[in-house]
Amino acid sequence: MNNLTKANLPVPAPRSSRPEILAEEIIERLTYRIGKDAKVAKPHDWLTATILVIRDRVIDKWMESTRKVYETGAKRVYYLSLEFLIGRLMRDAVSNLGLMEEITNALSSLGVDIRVIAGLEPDAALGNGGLGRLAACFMESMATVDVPAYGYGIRYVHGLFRQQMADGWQVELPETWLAHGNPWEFERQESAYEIGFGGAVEFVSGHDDQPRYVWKPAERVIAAAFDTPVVGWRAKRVNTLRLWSAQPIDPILLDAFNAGDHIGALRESNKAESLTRVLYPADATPAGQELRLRQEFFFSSASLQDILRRHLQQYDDLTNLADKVAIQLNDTHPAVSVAEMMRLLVDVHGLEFDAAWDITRNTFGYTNHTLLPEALESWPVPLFERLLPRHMQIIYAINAKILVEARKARNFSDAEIRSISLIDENGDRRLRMGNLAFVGSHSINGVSALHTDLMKVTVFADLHKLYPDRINNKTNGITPRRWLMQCNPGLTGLVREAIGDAFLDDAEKLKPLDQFARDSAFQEKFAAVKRANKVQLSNLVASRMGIKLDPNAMFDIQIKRIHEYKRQLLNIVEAVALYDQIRSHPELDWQPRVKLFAGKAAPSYHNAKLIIKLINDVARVINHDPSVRGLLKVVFVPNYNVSLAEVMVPAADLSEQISTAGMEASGTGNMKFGLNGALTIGTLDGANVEMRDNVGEDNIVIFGLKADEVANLRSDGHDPRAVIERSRELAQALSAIASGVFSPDDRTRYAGLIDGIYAHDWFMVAADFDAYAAAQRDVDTLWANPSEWYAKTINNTARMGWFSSDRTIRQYAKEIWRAG
Ligand code: HBZ
Repeated sequence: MNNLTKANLPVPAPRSSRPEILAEEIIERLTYRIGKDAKVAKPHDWLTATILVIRDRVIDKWMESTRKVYETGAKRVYYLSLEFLIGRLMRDAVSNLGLMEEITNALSSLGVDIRVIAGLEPDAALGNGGLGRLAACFMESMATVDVPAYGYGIRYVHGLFRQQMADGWQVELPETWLAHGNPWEFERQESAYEIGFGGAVEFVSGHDDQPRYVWKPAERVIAAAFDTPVVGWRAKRVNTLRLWSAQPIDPILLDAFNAGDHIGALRESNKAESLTRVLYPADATPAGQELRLRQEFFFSSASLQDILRRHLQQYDDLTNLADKVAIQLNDTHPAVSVAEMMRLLVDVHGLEFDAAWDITRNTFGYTNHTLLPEALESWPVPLFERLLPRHMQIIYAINAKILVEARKARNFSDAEIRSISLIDENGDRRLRMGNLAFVGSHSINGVSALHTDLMKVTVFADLHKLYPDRINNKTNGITPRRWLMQCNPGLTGLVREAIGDAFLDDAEKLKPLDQFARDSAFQEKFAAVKRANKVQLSNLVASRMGIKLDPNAMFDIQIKRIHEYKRQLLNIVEAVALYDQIRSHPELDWQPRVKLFAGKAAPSYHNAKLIIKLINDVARVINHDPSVRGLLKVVFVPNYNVSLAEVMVPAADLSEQISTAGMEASGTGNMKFGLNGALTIGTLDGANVEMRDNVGEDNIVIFGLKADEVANLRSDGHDPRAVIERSRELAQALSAIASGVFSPDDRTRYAGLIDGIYAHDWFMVAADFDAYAAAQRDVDTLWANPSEWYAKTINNTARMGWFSSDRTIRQYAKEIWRAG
């Protein structure tokens, strides 16, 4: 063998995409990687072998992408997120590689149905809801628009809990996505970092006049990297999702074990591993546990150490960090990164504090996803100080700098100073992570135009006064690959037939479809695709729940986390009112409807869980009442996840986006439904506002109070009781629910829930009820006129292209990251 230097090492030839070769390779993987004879292989073995073959095709592109960034010195973007709600990866990868037909044929030549094995892939549910799903869409779009990017997060052993129904109540079961291994990922033992907790800070005199400190943590764990390649559309680029797993420094204390303490010998090891064992199932309710803060620091520190190592290896200089690196904080969960970056730059790499601060601020951007006060993260100062003593010192130093600037340069009042301080001094002292993320970033963005405007006058009003150029808007988006092409092949095919393929590469090129909105032949085909998707969902509901749905009825769908501000309660109260109406006016021309719900409630969120039970209780009564004559059905589909959304979204006629105005930062489900040809009924909240602007006000049904009206009503006094007394329909529906008509086994079950509406109606269920019910009757009228209905829904598909996450990512890249 001749001598191989690094420079002339052979590079493998790119892998073939011929079905015969693919089939051969699948058998090869089955035999040599899984150790199974094809004759006895189980469907799961076929899935793993197929993924391994697909993964090879991804690797070729992956290495090319990585090499290119080293060669060109391009800026790298790092997206730090405690959540990535990716769902299944196989169909995404195959479709983005353009190998769908080839893989399907290869498998079928082996007697394997791709749909069967694809359905076995577990959903990677490393997230709660919109925020995590946005991170997943962004990963795909960053690869698609050729931004060199890494996602950093946690490799939870247990993702979001599995939801089961027990007598209509939500029950949480552990989720085990890794049970059959994860063929997509690569473990990188060489990329491991030590992460410290607790201990003390020691003063060491520096060579210059700047005092130097070192942190001596009391505990340490190892963060080990697991990489998953993320393929962009047409495989232009492949980026990396790097998830950290916690491992003990000493897997076992042998001395203790040999001395007979078998459990004690593993205690430290268990403690380390428990750090990344479960995802916190909190959405909008802050998880106050110490473990959550440990998770946040763990993944922030590992990511920053990794970023600095990579940068130093290439440039051997940290002063150019902000030119070569952009770090985006997905909400405040990674906000401790601001302090950790300062510690690494100052204590470990010896930079001066002020220089380090400039670099930090120029490197970070922060995305805010909520205005809900209860969801704004803050940590008790004593807890933070005990776990991260050096970071606490650094935060005090940053705070002093900011407050002096505000007081001296800007003449801020005491009240303004109190509100921008990193420490909340009202009651127990708490560290405000939103303020830390804000002052440590050069860009702070909201996720819809309305949300960004509200940020400037609510949570960050005073910080905005101090730094008026920092807040900007980046309206959310969704990837049209997963949320149109993959989940709705019928519609994709129909659109291609009508307007050609340009929209596959640029979703805004869906526009020409507008010209078919009133074309009756096209309308018929559009309706047929929708019906086929409804049949598919009906089959799923029949097989999972034993409930039969009529695909000719209007499918009215609300799927999202269960939360009072999202107002599933308004929807179900309206269903009860409609039920009354159908029974008392059987002579009227009611339009048959199926109201479908799905979503998970945070396990500790009492009212959210009660709302799930109420939906199920109402469903049981309505679905079994013969006097309804099939005109109304209510179904709660259990265990909502990305894969279920991929079936429900394309099957929707009506999309419910009915949050209390001012409370939903953006919403992204709203965009998925619109793109797939559903009509939206919604409030002027979040991105619904921009959807109305894009699709036109005739193509969306808007109702209810606006954000400023909600705010005024709350501050000037809202009298829900008077409102309820004026609305017969509402009063009757509420009294039926409160008096136990739907809960004969426990007549007081819903008394408290309904009392809340009478007493304060914080979420404006009563205030918006009449407008909502009237809007629903307008929807019925439209439904009764199919040519009007389909004209509007075709317009929706045609005009939703702007909500592609490719557009969003291009804006981030240009205006925040200056990359790509
Ligand atoms: O982020 C959501 C917003 O509610 C939604 O309006 C927006 O479209 C979406 C993407 O920008 N926020 C979340 O999903 N938030 C969480 O899931 C969450 C998770 C853990 C927390 C707090 C919030 O501690």
